[in-house]
Amino acid sequence: MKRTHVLVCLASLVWLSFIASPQSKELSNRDHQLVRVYGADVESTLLYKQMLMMDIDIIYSESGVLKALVTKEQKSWLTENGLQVEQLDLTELFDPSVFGVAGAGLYHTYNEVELELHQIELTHGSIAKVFDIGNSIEGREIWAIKISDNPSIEENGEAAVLYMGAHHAREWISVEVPMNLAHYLVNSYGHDPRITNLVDEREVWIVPMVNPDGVEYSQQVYQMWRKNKRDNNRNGHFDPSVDGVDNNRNYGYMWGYDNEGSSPYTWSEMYRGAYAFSEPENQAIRNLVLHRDFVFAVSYHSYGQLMLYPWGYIDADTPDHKLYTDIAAEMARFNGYTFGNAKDDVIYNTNGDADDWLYGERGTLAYTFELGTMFVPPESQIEQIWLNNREPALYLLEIADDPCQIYPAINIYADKSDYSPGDSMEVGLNLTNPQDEVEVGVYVWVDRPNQSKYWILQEPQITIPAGVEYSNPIWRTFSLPLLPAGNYSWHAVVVDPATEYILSESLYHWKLSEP
Ligand code: 0X9
Ligand code: CA
Ligand code: ZN
Repeated sequence: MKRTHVLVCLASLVWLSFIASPQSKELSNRDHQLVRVYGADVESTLLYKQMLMMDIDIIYSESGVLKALVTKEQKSWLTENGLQVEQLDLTELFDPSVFGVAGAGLYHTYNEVELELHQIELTHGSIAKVFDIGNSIEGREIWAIKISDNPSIEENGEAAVLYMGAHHAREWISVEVPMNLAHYLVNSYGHDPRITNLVDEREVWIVPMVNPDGVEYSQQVYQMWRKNKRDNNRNGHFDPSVDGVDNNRNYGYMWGYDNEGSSPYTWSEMYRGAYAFSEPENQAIRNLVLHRDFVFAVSYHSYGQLMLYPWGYIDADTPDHKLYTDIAAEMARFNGYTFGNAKDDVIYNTNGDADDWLYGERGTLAYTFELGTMFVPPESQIEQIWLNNREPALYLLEIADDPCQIYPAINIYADKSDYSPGDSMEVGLNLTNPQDEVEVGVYVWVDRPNQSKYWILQEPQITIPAGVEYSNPIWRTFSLPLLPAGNYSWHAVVVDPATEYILSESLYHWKLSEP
């Protein structure tokens, strides 16, 4: 999955004048063709950059083959530059049978989202409440549903998780997973003890359609539309060749960092908007997010079968990279998706996207899921895509009270907290490992006031079998070394052997009295 746009050259301005011709109002899928592009150098930096400069909508790139949405003019340009261009059918990306159909078939229209969320609230009022979190450019309410016990109250003890769909208009499947999640949670409540517990103990926020105007436009007029409906040139009518802001480039963390991860040009598919948070859809999410502490967020997109995470704006890992990656690996057990960030080359760079802002501004562990293998898969695939992604969504809810619980946990404790010289001490150390067999470092020491650590155990590399719980103390009795009176503590940590990243830490304070 790969799609990028940077528009900087004059050549593109030339052919833009055609798209902007009077007929462009009627721009429809017929004007773009899906092609596969081959050629020895197709991924060479120069050619690739030139394609971006031509505003060629590259939607996929892997080992010397590109898939792109192109106009006739762009297609000839590719051929003229010595590339082989194979015509593909647009139905590889969009199931045509639901396009232009009233109700969009099994896909949700904006009205259906609105209606269903309110029905859920009506039938499950004790655990579901609908919120209007703001209005789109065209004035549609952006709906959120909160699912939790006591949904009218913010229960601070309950970890909050956010699920969002349809930042991008044409990615219809991205609405279906969050809608299914909402239905699944309320319908399982009171029947499935696991879900009952999750709903009671967490605050689940679902915004199934962040960009309702765009989705409506994609469902009725222009199926491959991506952006929102901003009238960029303020001429009073919407023109898809120059209007619209990419809602996934308008967030305020490192917004507009460079012109590759987003575009300053209004006509680009990745136009970032006039300023950070210029778009009401992004303002609505900002307002929701700034008033809560989301532990996790998932922004659903399509397509590519990927799970992505920050940073997007540069090729670098976040300080939480290990945690991000290990949680993604757990989720991949359920959906089989590839995971990583821009540095891993799993995805191109993006600036102003939801993940970077959620993480950079709020510390939320934010993932982007690229669902399925098409923007609008055949209706028959909706159920399976939901089922593949149900467990990953629930897994995040499950660990949201403490994401580090995925790691082996260490706990150290003693029989008393007050000792006299010559006493012996009963010390317990227990280790639990909820996951697969893992290699860790285990260190235990005593912290002494104004002195160096008093080492008890230094094991840089031990293997803990899967699911193990060492509940019996590793030492039962320990004779106090000769120490001056004062305050001490046991300190135990489990670390990742490669990075020394602390996976779990435990402290036990105790005191040694004067003789
Ligand atoms: O480009 C995007 O906004 C997303 N892909 S899509 O094809 N659905 O448009 C990817 C966003 C990636 N985010 C990060 N790299 N953080
Ligand atoms: Ca306009
Ligand atoms: Zn998208």
